[in-house]
Amino acid sequence: MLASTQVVDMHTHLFSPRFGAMGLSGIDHLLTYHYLEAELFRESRVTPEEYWTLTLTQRADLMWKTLFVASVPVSEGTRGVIAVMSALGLDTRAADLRAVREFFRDQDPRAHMTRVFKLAGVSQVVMTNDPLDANEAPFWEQVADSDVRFAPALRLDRILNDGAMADAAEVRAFLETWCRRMRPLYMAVSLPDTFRYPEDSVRSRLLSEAVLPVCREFGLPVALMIGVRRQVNPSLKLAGDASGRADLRALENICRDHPCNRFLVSVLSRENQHELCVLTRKFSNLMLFGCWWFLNNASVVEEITRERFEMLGLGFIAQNSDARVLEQLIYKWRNTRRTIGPILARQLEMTQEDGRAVTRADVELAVTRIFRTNFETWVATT
Ligand code: HDL
Ligand code: ZN
Repeated sequence: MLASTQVVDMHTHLFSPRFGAMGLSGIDHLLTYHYLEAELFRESRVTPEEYWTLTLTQRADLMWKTLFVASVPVSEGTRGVIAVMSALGLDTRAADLRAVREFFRDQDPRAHMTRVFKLAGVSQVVMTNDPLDANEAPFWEQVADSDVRFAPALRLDRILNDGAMADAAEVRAFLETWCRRMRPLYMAVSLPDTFRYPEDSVRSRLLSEAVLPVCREFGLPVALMIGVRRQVNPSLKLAGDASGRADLRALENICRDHPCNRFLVSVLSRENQHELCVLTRKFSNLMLFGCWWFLNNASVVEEITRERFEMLGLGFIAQNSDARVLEQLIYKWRNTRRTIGPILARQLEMTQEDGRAVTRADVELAVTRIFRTNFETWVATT
Protein backbone atom coordinates (compact mmCIF):
# COMPACT_ATOMS: atom_id res chain seq x y z
CA MET A 1 0.00 0.00 0.00
CA LEU A 2 2.70 2.43 1.03
CA ALA A 3 4.71 1.49 -2.02
CA SER A 4 1.82 2.31 -4.33
CA THR A 5 0.63 5.51 -2.63
CA GLN A 6 1.80 8.69 -4.38
CA VAL A 7 3.04 11.17 -1.78
CA VAL A 8 3.07 14.96 -1.68
CA ASP A 9 6.52 16.17 -0.63
CA MET A 10 5.56 19.37 1.17
CA HIS A 11 8.99 20.94 1.71
CA THR A 12 11.89 20.70 -0.75
CA HIS A 13 14.49 22.94 -2.37
CA LEU A 14 13.74 21.61 -5.85
CA PHE A 15 12.76 23.87 -8.73
CA SER A 16 10.46 23.20 -11.70
CA PRO A 17 12.03 23.21 -15.19
CA ARG A 18 10.93 26.84 -15.72
CA PHE A 19 13.66 27.89 -13.21
CA GLY A 20 16.42 26.55 -15.47
CA ALA A 21 19.78 25.91 -13.80
CA MET A 22 18.33 26.60 -10.33
CA GLY A 23 16.97 23.06 -10.56
CA LEU A 24 19.80 20.69 -9.60
CA SER A 25 20.14 17.18 -10.99
CA GLY A 26 22.83 14.60 -11.78
CA ILE A 27 25.76 12.90 -10.09
CA ASP A 28 27.94 15.97 -9.48
CA HIS A 29 25.18 17.74 -7.53
CA LEU A 30 24.21 14.51 -5.76
CA LEU A 31 27.79 14.07 -4.56
CA THR A 32 28.37 17.70 -3.53
CA TYR A 33 25.21 17.75 -1.33
CA HIS A 34 26.07 19.65 1.83
CA TYR A 35 25.18 16.65 3.98
CA LEU A 36 28.11 14.84 2.28
CA GLU A 37 30.45 17.84 2.37
CA ALA A 38 30.23 17.76 6.19
CA GLU A 39 31.32 14.11 6.06
CA LEU A 40 34.08 14.76 3.51
CA PHE A 41 35.83 17.37 5.66
CA ARG A 42 36.15 14.79 8.42
CA GLU A 43 37.62 12.13 6.13
CA SER A 44 39.79 14.13 3.73
CA ARG A 45 42.98 16.09 4.32
CA VAL A 46 41.61 18.67 1.85
CA THR A 47 40.61 21.75 3.86
CA PRO A 48 37.28 23.55 3.20
CA GLU A 49 39.26 26.53 1.90
CA GLU A 50 41.01 24.30 -0.67
CA TYR A 51 37.74 22.47 -1.49
CA TRP A 52 35.90 25.67 -2.39
CA THR A 53 38.59 26.50 -4.99
CA LEU A 54 37.81 23.28 -6.90
CA THR A 55 35.35 23.01 -9.79
CA LEU A 56 32.06 21.14 -9.29
CA THR A 57 33.49 18.13 -11.17
CA GLN A 58 36.68 18.14 -9.10
CA ARG A 59 34.65 18.35 -5.85
CA ALA A 60 32.46 15.43 -6.95
CA ASP A 61 35.51 13.35 -7.91
CA LEU A 62 37.11 14.02 -4.51
CA MET A 63 33.85 13.08 -2.77
CA TRP A 64 33.52 9.83 -4.73
CA LYS A 65 37.14 8.83 -4.12
CA THR A 66 37.09 9.71 -0.41
CA LEU A 67 33.69 8.53 0.79
CA PHE A 68 32.80 5.81 -1.73
CA VAL A 69 36.06 4.23 -3.00
CA ALA A 70 38.50 4.71 -0.10
CA SER A 71 35.74 4.08 2.46
CA VAL A 72 32.46 2.16 2.74
CA PRO A 73 29.26 4.21 2.28
CA VAL A 74 27.20 3.45 5.39
CA SER A 75 25.92 6.90 6.39
CA GLU A 76 22.40 8.10 5.43
CA GLY A 77 23.81 10.54 2.90
CA THR A 78 26.31 8.23 1.22
CA ARG A 79 23.88 5.31 1.08
CA GLY A 80 21.43 7.72 -0.51
CA VAL A 81 23.73 8.25 -3.50
CA ILE A 82 24.19 4.48 -3.78
CA ALA A 83 20.41 3.95 -3.72
CA VAL A 84 19.89 6.51 -6.50
CA MET A 85 22.64 5.03 -8.68
CA SER A 86 21.30 1.52 -8.11
CA ALA A 87 17.72 2.57 -8.95
CA LEU A 88 19.03 4.06 -12.22
CA GLY A 89 21.03 0.91 -13.03
CA LEU A 90 24.46 2.52 -12.53
CA ASP A 91 27.63 0.83 -11.24
CA THR A 92 27.81 1.65 -7.53
CA ARG A 93 31.37 0.31 -7.30
CA ALA A 94 32.71 2.32 -10.22
CA ALA A 95 36.33 3.41 -9.74
CA ASP A 96 35.52 6.80 -11.30
CA LEU A 97 32.52 8.83 -12.47
CA ARG A 98 33.12 8.83 -16.23
CA ALA A 99 30.34 6.35 -17.16
CA VAL A 100 27.95 7.80 -14.56
CA ARG A 101 28.37 11.31 -15.95
CA GLU A 102 27.80 9.96 -19.44
CA PHE A 103 24.50 8.38 -18.31
CA PHE A 104 23.18 11.66 -16.92
CA ARG A 105 24.42 13.58 -19.95
CA ASP A 106 22.50 11.20 -22.24
CA GLN A 107 19.16 11.66 -20.41
CA ASP A 108 16.33 13.71 -21.87
CA PRO A 109 15.64 16.11 -18.97
CA ARG A 110 11.85 15.92 -19.07
CA ALA A 111 11.73 12.13 -19.46
CA HIS A 112 14.31 11.78 -16.70
CA MET A 113 12.29 14.01 -14.35
CA THR A 114 9.16 11.94 -15.02
CA ARG A 115 11.13 8.76 -14.36
CA VAL A 116 12.51 10.11 -11.06
CA PHE A 117 9.06 11.16 -9.79
CA LYS A 118 7.76 7.69 -10.71
CA LEU A 119 10.63 5.85 -9.03
CA ALA A 120 10.18 8.01 -5.92
CA GLY A 121 6.38 7.60 -5.86
CA VAL A 122 5.94 11.37 -5.59
CA SER A 123 3.05 13.18 -7.30
CA GLN A 124 3.96 16.72 -6.24
CA VAL A 125 6.75 18.60 -4.46
CA VAL A 126 6.57 22.00 -2.80
CA MET A 127 9.46 24.33 -3.65
CA THR A 128 11.17 26.94 -1.46
CA ASN A 129 10.76 30.25 -3.29
CA ASP A 130 12.55 33.37 -2.12
CA PRO A 131 11.21 36.59 -3.74
CA LEU A 132 14.33 38.43 -2.50
CA ASP A 133 16.74 35.99 -4.18
CA ALA A 134 18.22 37.93 -7.11
CA ASN A 135 18.63 34.70 -9.10
CA GLU A 136 15.03 33.60 -8.61
CA ALA A 137 12.97 36.82 -8.71
CA PRO A 138 13.36 37.36 -12.50
CA PHE A 139 11.77 33.95 -13.20
CA TRP A 140 8.57 35.19 -11.50
CA GLU A 141 8.45 38.24 -13.77
CA GLN A 142 7.96 35.97 -16.79
CA VAL A 143 4.61 34.26 -17.26
CA ALA A 144 5.60 30.64 -17.86
CA ASP A 145 3.79 27.32 -17.99
CA SER A 146 3.57 25.98 -14.49
CA ASP A 147 4.39 22.33 -13.93
CA VAL A 148 1.67 20.97 -11.59
CA ARG A 149 4.26 18.68 -10.01
CA PHE A 150 5.91 21.75 -8.43
CA ALA A 151 3.99 24.04 -6.06
CA PRO A 152 5.38 27.32 -4.68
CA ALA A 153 6.00 28.24 -1.04
CA LEU A 154 6.95 31.81 -0.12
CA ARG A 155 10.10 31.84 2.01
CA LEU A 156 10.49 34.67 4.58
CA ASP A 157 14.00 34.19 6.01
CA ARG A 158 15.53 37.31 4.47
CA ILE A 159 12.65 39.41 5.79
CA LEU A 160 12.25 37.91 9.26
CA ASN A 161 15.84 36.90 10.03
CA ASP A 162 18.12 39.02 7.88
CA GLY A 163 16.55 42.46 8.26
CA ALA A 164 15.74 42.92 4.56
CA MET A 165 12.74 45.08 5.56
CA ALA A 166 11.77 46.51 8.94
CA ASP A 167 8.57 48.41 8.23
CA ALA A 168 5.43 46.32 8.78
CA ALA A 169 3.34 48.23 6.22
CA GLU A 170 6.08 47.76 3.58
CA VAL A 171 6.35 44.03 4.36
CA ARG A 172 2.58 43.65 4.26
CA ALA A 173 2.34 45.29 0.83
CA PHE A 174 5.31 43.24 -0.42
CA LEU A 175 3.76 39.96 0.74
CA GLU A 176 0.36 40.81 -0.75
CA THR A 177 2.02 41.47 -4.11
CA TRP A 178 3.95 38.20 -3.99
CA CYS A 179 0.99 36.15 -2.81
CA ARG A 180 -0.89 37.34 -5.89
CA ARG A 181 2.11 36.73 -8.19
CA MET A 182 3.39 33.43 -6.75
CA ARG A 183 0.15 31.93 -5.40
CA PRO A 184 2.05 29.97 -2.73
CA LEU A 185 0.55 27.04 -0.82
CA TYR A 186 2.03 28.48 2.37
CA MET A 187 4.61 30.95 3.67
CA ALA A 188 7.65 29.55 5.51
CA VAL A 189 10.50 30.68 7.71
CA SER A 190 13.32 28.89 9.50
CA LEU A 191 13.84 30.20 13.04
CA PRO A 192 16.75 29.92 15.50
CA ASP A 193 16.65 27.86 18.68
CA THR A 194 16.49 31.23 20.47
CA PHE A 195 13.19 32.18 18.79
CA ARG A 196 10.89 33.99 21.24
CA TYR A 197 7.33 35.18 20.69
CA PRO A 198 6.06 37.68 21.51
CA GLU A 199 9.17 39.74 22.13
CA ASP A 200 10.34 43.30 21.56
CA SER A 201 11.97 42.61 18.20
CA VAL A 202 11.54 43.41 14.51
CA ARG A 203 10.86 39.73 13.76
CA SER A 204 8.09 39.48 16.34
CA ARG A 205 6.49 42.72 15.17
CA LEU A 206 6.66 41.72 11.47
CA LEU A 207 5.13 38.35 12.29
CA SER A 208 2.22 39.95 14.20
CA GLU A 209 1.64 42.99 12.00
CA ALA A 210 2.48 41.73 8.51
CA VAL A 211 3.01 38.00 8.00
CA LEU A 212 0.13 36.60 10.05
CA PRO A 213 -2.44 39.17 8.83
CA VAL A 214 -1.51 38.53 5.16
CA CYS A 215 -1.72 34.77 5.77
CA ARG A 216 -5.23 35.30 7.15
CA GLU A 217 -6.12 37.56 4.20
CA PHE A 218 -5.06 34.90 1.66
CA GLY A 219 -6.07 31.89 3.77
CA LEU A 220 -2.49 30.57 3.91
CA PRO A 221 -0.75 28.60 6.66
CA VAL A 222 2.69 29.70 7.80
CA ALA A 223 5.41 27.07 8.28
CA LEU A 224 7.63 27.70 11.31
CA MET A 225 10.81 25.61 11.15
CA ILE A 226 12.40 26.10 14.54
CA GLY A 227 15.80 25.22 16.01
CA VAL A 228 18.40 26.11 13.36
CA ARG A 229 21.74 27.43 14.55
CA ARG A 230 23.02 28.96 11.33
CA GLN A 231 26.73 28.92 10.42
CA VAL A 232 28.26 27.47 13.57
CA ASN A 233 31.18 26.72 11.27
CA PRO A 234 31.06 29.27 8.40
CA SER A 235 33.96 27.64 6.53
CA LEU A 236 31.64 24.73 5.67
CA LYS A 237 29.09 27.09 4.02
CA LEU A 238 25.69 25.28 3.70
CA ALA A 239 27.14 22.39 5.71
CA GLY A 240 28.00 24.78 8.54
CA ASP A 241 24.55 24.92 10.20
CA ALA A 242 23.68 23.04 13.37
CA SER A 243 20.62 22.44 15.56
CA GLY A 244 19.65 23.65 19.01
CA ARG A 245 16.87 22.88 21.45
CA ALA A 246 14.24 25.62 21.25
CA ASP A 247 11.90 27.00 23.94
CA LEU A 248 8.54 25.92 22.49
CA ARG A 249 6.66 28.42 24.66
CA ALA A 250 7.15 30.75 21.67
CA LEU A 251 5.16 28.30 19.57
CA GLU A 252 2.55 27.91 22.29
CA ASN A 253 2.13 31.71 22.46
CA ILE A 254 1.87 32.30 18.72
CA CYS A 255 -0.70 29.48 18.27
CA ARG A 256 -2.80 30.73 21.22
CA ASP A 257 -2.54 34.43 20.27
CA HIS A 258 -3.50 33.79 16.63
CA PRO A 259 -6.34 31.21 16.62
CA CYS A 260 -7.38 32.28 13.09
CA ASN A 261 -3.94 31.46 11.65
CA ARG A 262 -2.94 27.93 10.68
CA PHE A 263 0.61 26.80 11.46
CA LEU A 264 2.78 24.09 9.95
CA VAL A 265 5.60 23.30 12.36
CA SER A 266 8.83 21.32 12.20
CA VAL A 267 11.49 21.52 14.90
CA LEU A 268 15.08 20.51 14.35
CA SER A 269 16.12 19.25 17.77
CA ARG A 270 15.36 15.64 18.69
CA GLU A 271 14.98 16.88 22.29
CA ASN A 272 11.99 19.04 21.28
CA GLN A 273 10.01 16.28 19.58
CA HIS A 274 7.96 14.87 22.46
CA GLU A 275 6.91 18.31 23.72
CA LEU A 276 6.00 19.27 20.14
CA CYS A 277 3.57 16.34 20.11
CA VAL A 278 2.10 17.54 23.42
CA LEU A 279 1.72 21.09 22.09
CA THR A 280 0.12 19.81 18.88
CA ARG A 281 -2.55 18.19 21.07
CA LYS A 282 -3.28 21.59 22.61
CA PHE A 283 -3.80 23.64 19.45
CA SER A 284 -6.02 22.58 16.54
CA ASN A 285 -4.42 25.34 14.41
CA LEU A 286 -1.04 23.59 14.73
CA MET A 287 -0.03 20.84 12.26
CA LEU A 288 3.27 19.08 12.88
CA PHE A 289 5.29 17.97 9.83
CA GLY A 290 8.31 15.96 8.82
CA CYS A 291 11.51 14.61 10.29
CA TRP A 292 13.64 17.58 9.33
CA TRP A 293 17.31 17.56 8.25
CA PHE A 294 19.37 16.04 11.11
CA LEU A 295 16.25 14.11 12.20
CA ASN A 296 15.83 12.42 8.82
CA ASN A 297 17.76 9.32 9.90
CA ALA A 298 16.01 5.98 10.49
CA SER A 299 16.90 5.81 14.20
CA VAL A 300 15.26 9.18 14.91
CA VAL A 301 12.41 8.83 12.41
CA GLU A 302 11.39 5.60 14.16
CA GLU A 303 11.34 7.16 17.61
CA ILE A 304 9.49 10.37 16.74
CA THR A 305 7.00 8.72 14.37
CA ARG A 306 5.97 6.23 17.06
CA GLU A 307 5.42 9.14 19.53
CA ARG A 308 3.30 10.89 16.91
CA PHE A 309 1.05 7.89 16.24
CA GLU A 310 0.66 7.37 20.00
CA MET A 311 -0.26 10.99 20.77
CA LEU A 312 -1.72 12.32 17.51
CA GLY A 313 -3.25 9.25 15.85
CA LEU A 314 -3.26 10.00 12.10
CA GLY A 315 -3.25 13.79 12.66
CA PHE A 316 0.23 14.74 11.45
CA ILE A 317 2.28 15.03 8.25
CA ALA A 318 4.77 12.19 8.47
CA GLN A 319 7.58 13.38 6.26
CA ASN A 320 9.06 15.81 3.76
CA SER A 321 12.31 15.15 1.90
CA ASP A 322 14.01 18.57 1.94
CA ALA A 323 15.56 17.37 -1.35
CA ARG A 324 17.92 19.82 -3.04
CA VAL A 325 18.81 17.60 -6.02
CA LEU A 326 16.07 15.98 -8.14
CA GLU A 327 17.21 12.35 -7.82
CA GLN A 328 17.36 12.61 -4.00
CA LEU A 329 13.59 12.08 -4.10
CA ILE A 330 14.31 8.44 -4.96
CA TYR A 331 16.33 7.61 -1.84
CA LYS A 332 14.65 9.95 0.61
CA TRP A 333 11.21 8.51 -0.07
CA ARG A 334 12.55 4.94 -0.31
CA ASN A 335 14.03 5.37 3.16
CA THR A 336 10.82 6.92 4.49
CA ARG A 337 8.71 4.03 3.22
CA ARG A 338 11.23 1.51 4.58
CA THR A 339 11.25 3.14 8.04
CA ILE A 340 7.67 4.32 8.54
CA GLY A 341 5.90 1.38 6.83
CA PRO A 342 6.67 -1.13 9.61
CA ILE A 343 5.84 1.43 12.31
CA LEU A 344 2.40 2.11 10.86
CA ALA A 345 1.89 -1.64 10.42
CA ARG A 346 2.71 -2.21 14.11
CA GLN A 347 0.30 0.53 15.21
CA LEU A 348 -2.50 -1.00 13.14
CA GLU A 349 -1.60 -4.46 14.45
CA MET A 350 -2.04 -3.17 18.01
CA THR A 351 -5.41 -1.68 17.05
CA GLN A 352 -6.36 -5.14 15.82
CA GLU A 353 -4.97 -6.84 18.96
CA ASP A 354 -6.91 -4.39 21.10
CA GLY A 355 -10.14 -5.44 19.45
CA ARG A 356 -10.88 -3.46 16.29
CA ALA A 357 -10.55 -5.22 12.93
CA VAL A 358 -8.36 -3.26 10.47
CA THR A 359 -9.43 -3.37 6.82
CA ARG A 360 -7.53 -2.62 3.62
CA ALA A 361 -9.52 0.61 3.41
CA ASP A 362 -8.28 1.55 6.91
CA VAL A 363 -4.68 1.06 5.83
CA GLU A 364 -5.25 3.10 2.69
CA LEU A 365 -6.86 5.91 4.72
CA ALA A 366 -3.97 5.95 7.21
CA VAL A 367 -1.25 6.04 4.54
CA THR A 368 -3.05 8.62 2.44
CA ARG A 369 -3.64 10.92 5.39
CA ILE A 370 -0.08 11.02 6.80
CA PHE A 371 1.62 11.25 3.39
CA ARG A 372 -0.79 13.45 1.40
CA THR A 373 -4.29 14.47 2.42
CA ASN A 374 -3.45 15.93 5.85
CA PHE A 375 -1.22 18.41 4.01
CA GLU A 376 -3.64 19.03 1.12
CA THR A 377 -6.46 19.72 3.58
CA TRP A 378 -4.26 22.02 5.70
CA VAL A 379 -3.30 24.24 2.76
CA ALA A 380 -6.75 24.26 1.10
CA THR A 381 -7.90 27.86 1.16
CA THR A 382 -11.61 27.17 0.70
O1 HDL B 1 16.10 25.98 6.14
C1 HDL B 1 15.79 24.96 5.51
O2 HDL B 1 14.79 24.86 4.75
C2 HDL B 1 16.71 23.76 5.68
O3 HDL B 1 16.07 22.61 5.14
C3 HDL B 1 18.03 24.04 4.98
O4 HDL B 1 17.76 24.33 3.62
C4 HDL B 1 19.07 22.94 5.09
O5 HDL B 1 20.26 23.38 4.50
C5 HDL B 1 18.66 21.65 4.42
O6 HDL B 1 18.81 21.50 3.22
N1 HDL B 1 18.20 20.70 5.21
O7 HDL B 1 17.84 19.47 4.69
ZN1 ZN C 1 14.62 22.97 3.81
